[in-house]
Amino acid sequence: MEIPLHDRIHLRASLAARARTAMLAGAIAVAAALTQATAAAAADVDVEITKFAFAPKEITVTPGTRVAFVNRDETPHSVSATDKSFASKGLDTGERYEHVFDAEGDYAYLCTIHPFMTGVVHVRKR
Ligand SMILES: [Cu+2]
Repeated sequence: MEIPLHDRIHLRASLAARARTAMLAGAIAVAAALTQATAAAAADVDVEITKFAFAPKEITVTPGTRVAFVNRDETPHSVSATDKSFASKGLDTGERYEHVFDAEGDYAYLCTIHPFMTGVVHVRKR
């Protein structure tokens, strides 16, 4: 049996509406998952300063991560970005310096007291 034209139009419209609802629900689920991932990824990360070196020397974090540099040596050290975007004072034994990396990029840094001590923080979205 042939479906009258106006019923076919109505059927097509209701199918489109159902597809839109499904897509919206999917988008909300994805947004919720992304929010959780961002919150989990923004946890603190520690870089130890030990034996005249940063350990780990190279880290990759997501935007918004707070990185703590902790001096475990008997000697004072500092943490200074080569692009001057951050800089600590001299850190004595046990002292820490924290910096939150908000923008994506590669942040090379060094100890200004011992410039052979270098490290890099890579900030990347997942
Ligand atoms: Cu140093």
